[in-house]
Amino acid sequence: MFSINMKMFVQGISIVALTGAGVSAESGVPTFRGPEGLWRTFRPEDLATPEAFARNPTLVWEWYDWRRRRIAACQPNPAHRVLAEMEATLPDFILITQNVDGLHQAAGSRKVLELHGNIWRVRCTRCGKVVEDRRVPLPEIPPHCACGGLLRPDVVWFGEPLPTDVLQQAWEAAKRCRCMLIIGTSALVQPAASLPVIAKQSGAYLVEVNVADTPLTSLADEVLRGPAGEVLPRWWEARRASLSGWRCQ
Ligand code: BJW
Ligand code: ZN
Repeated sequence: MFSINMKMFVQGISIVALTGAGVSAESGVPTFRGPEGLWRTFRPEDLATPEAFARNPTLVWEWYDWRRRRIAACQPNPAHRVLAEMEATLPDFILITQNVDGLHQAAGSRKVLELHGNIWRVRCTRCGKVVEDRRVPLPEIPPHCACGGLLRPDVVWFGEPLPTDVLQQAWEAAKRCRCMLIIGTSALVQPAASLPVIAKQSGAYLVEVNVADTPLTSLADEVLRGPAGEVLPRWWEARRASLSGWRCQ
């Protein structure tokens, strides 16, 4: 049972949602781990590390171009939409995502901290310029910058640091929030998987939404077992009236 009481809201509650690939699964975006996950067919060390890109940028770009084409055909699902509604309704709501697909923004979310970058941006390995490029398929693989440098996807690969300012904001939100929704993540990838632990240590109420157990399940105060697009709208519907209308102090 949801046990955050009204006193907490009067004092000013902040809610943080941390999402992973599972939130986009019902939109048709493949997850990474799990029975039909990308890592069942592809090896992360061949495709999602800076070393893999240095070895074979064409192979890496072919994989990203294929994923971009798949994602371009996907629409936000009810879980994305309800998270956008939470942002519009709650005075202090932040969405932290590990996803690179941009579906939260497509659903209307604006306060989004992207921990692992965005597949619709490219970054020059020579001049560092970052630009949005939504062309599918890309006309040139691997693509190049106007400066002649090789472009890479503006995402975070294994062994690379997360964007400092984004991680800092996520860390602060985790420390200060009173409730964290952990949605569709296997919670295996660091440092993202530590954010709920930080929130819990700071006294937050944890709600996990997932079709399966994760290393965080035993830490959660409430576990919503099922597809995010079904269980999250129901959870929100039951709480919207009591959660909205309060202002943070
Ligand atoms: C549903 C559902 C439905 C399905 N409804 N639910 C400490 C300990 C050990 C290792 C490390 C450590 N610290 C760092 C590391 C190394 C590494 C790491 O964590 N490795 C572990 C895997 C062992 N971390 C890093 O390298 C990170 N960098 C870093 O720490 O840098 C430090 C540094 C500092 C200074 C200098 C240099 C370095 C970077 C991690 C980058 C991760 N990148 C990827 C690819 C992004 C780009 C791309 O998309 O191509 O990010 S990997 C992949 O995993 C992707 C995801 O964002 C991430 C997390 O996956 P996620 O979202 O959890 O998806 P799944 O598939 O795992 O889970 C889906 C879940 O949904 C499941 O639970 C399902 O049950 C559920 N589900 N359908 C609800 N309908
Ligand atoms: Zn350049």
